[in-house]
Amino acid sequence: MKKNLVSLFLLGMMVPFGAMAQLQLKTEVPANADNAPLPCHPVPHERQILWNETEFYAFFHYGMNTFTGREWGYGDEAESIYAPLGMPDPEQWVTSVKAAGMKGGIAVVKHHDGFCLWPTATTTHNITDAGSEYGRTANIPLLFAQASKKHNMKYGFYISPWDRNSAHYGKDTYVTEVFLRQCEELAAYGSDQFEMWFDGARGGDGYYGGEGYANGVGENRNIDASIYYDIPNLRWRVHQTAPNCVMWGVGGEARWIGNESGYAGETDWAMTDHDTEDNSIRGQGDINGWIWHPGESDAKATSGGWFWHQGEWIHSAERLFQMYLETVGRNATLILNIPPNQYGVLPEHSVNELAALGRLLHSRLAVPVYGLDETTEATDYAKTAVIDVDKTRAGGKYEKANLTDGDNSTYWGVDDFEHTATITLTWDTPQTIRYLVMQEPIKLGQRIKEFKIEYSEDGSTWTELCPNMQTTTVGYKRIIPLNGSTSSSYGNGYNAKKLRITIEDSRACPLLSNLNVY
Ligand code: FUL
Repeated sequence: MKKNLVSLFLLGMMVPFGAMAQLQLKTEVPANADNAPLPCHPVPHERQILWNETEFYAFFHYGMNTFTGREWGYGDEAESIYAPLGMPDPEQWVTSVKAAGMKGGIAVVKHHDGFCLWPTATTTHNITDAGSEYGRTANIPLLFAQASKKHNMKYGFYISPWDRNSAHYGKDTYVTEVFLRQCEELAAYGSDQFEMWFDGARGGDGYYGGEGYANGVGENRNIDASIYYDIPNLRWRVHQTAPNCVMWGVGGEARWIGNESGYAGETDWAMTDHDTEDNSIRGQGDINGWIWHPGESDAKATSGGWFWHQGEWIHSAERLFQMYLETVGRNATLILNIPPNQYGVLPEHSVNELAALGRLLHSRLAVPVYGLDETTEATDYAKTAVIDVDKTRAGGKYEKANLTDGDNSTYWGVDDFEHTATITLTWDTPQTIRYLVMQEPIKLGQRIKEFKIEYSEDGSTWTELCPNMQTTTVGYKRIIPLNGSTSSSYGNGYNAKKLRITIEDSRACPLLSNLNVY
């Protein structure tokens, strides 16, 4: 009897515990009525997704060097040397690059020489004592932010962490009293900034306020860039004001692509382990990387330097188009430098070539370009094709229609544990096609790692396209010139009755948010 009572008591205890455990389970594992796929980590921060969507934007190197002819000012230049010959016109910069299909820009407002293009409270080495009235009046970050907002363009600033003018450089006071405060001043020029740009900046030879300076030779001040700039606090402080501002380079939220010539690896993962010194990792990312660290390619649109120099010329629109294919088309972003001249404007030949680039992007890849309408826009043949997929994820939300609905938040996908899939596009009559564009919904991580493209002219015989290219990663965006060449990419195209994309391997079930064929 006693035994029975004990058993009854234990049973009574177990029931509520059992019920509790079940309740707990229910709250811990949220219902997944939509059968949404799990993210494949690492995944981007929301601000990195917004940044990636900017895709193609300008770099404007302008400042003291524009007037000395140098690329790296020493820091000993008198403020009066900065003497624009006309009123600097950032609105002209912004509208010119908008006509090239760009979605924003970054203005250099302090280069390594330390001269600030705004009336900063942190140093007297700024425009207040510039050598012309235009120079004293034009607050570049203010005008640039205003112009960008007016023309619906994204904007941000380049501020060199290395400062060859500041006597504080190399000491703690530089970081706390100069650099962080300058970044905060700049953040205050617009809470909607999309990127702040910091180069490698390890220090070196410089004027440093005249300490140890004799006969034009200064001191060497080197720092450990990985700890000196107090990046964790810098990031936090800038994000208080500008929450969507990605901190590039030493800021750790986007990585250098490893060259300044305008190309990324054909294989390009948006992940790395950390900021690496290895250029092949910079160019291709790392499939096993555990930090979301997407690539940005900084390239010069002109021959020669980053700053304006007499006689340097912008490359042809075709060459710039190639850079676009090799960066934006390979899961990186492209920040293309066009330097304003001593009048504070982009030279006319640059403006003309940028407009020609805009026309190429619009007519070949349907890039939206201000001022150009659908009459000159490339036709997206994915929209007129009958699309067949061999698999569709259960749940009713991952249908093939999401591939062509123009909405990047919807996607097609396959079931968990499936790593392959085939998408076939068929046209009533053959179409002349040249480019394939694919996008993954990166908020769920970068997944696809191998694919193959084939076409058929008669609908039954298949030929593989661009077998010479690494058809590996997709990521935020992949643009494949179907003839396998980025340099002579337009060509005659392929007369296709069918186009077949076979995803051959993926880190997790493959998903695609967008598909275009031009
Ligand atoms: C580099 C700088 O040293 C160059 O002068 C230029 O500004 C380039 C974009 O970044 O690190």
